[in-house]
Amino acid sequence: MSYDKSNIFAKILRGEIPCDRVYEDDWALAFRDIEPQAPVHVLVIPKGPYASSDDFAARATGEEIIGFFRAVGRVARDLGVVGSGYRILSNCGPDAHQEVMHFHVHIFAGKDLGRMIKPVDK
Ligand code: DGP
Repeated sequence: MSYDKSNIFAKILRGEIPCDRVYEDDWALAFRDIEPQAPVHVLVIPKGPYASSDDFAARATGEEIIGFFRAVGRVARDLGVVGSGYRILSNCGPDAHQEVMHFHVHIFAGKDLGRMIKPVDK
């Protein structure tokens, strides 16, 4: 999958579009989701050009991968949700309804989030 630099998160990274930033370091940027689906809903994105989780895993350097996942943990701690609990989720591709083609992890928290996904009819 090729990376399209015109996606909305690339624009946020370049400072062309504002965001409600909660954390930033050399490897990651975290900001509040514009359409929150939980009392706490934050997106964490790597700074490099990766379209999805599998693209990130295949092409990012070890340093980028470590830096990114350390940032995800740091954000959860900074948000104060580690004790009560939180969920991280990454949508990849059409069946998962990925809307923005820049790899991102959602952090959901702030209420009982229920089971992981709805059971499917067999
Ligand atoms: P998905 O690609 O399906 O994992 O979800 C993308 C999420 O990004 C969705 O929850 C809404 C959010 N989003 C889309 N555009 C913007 C934006 O311009 N700013 C912010 N903060 N969030 C956005």
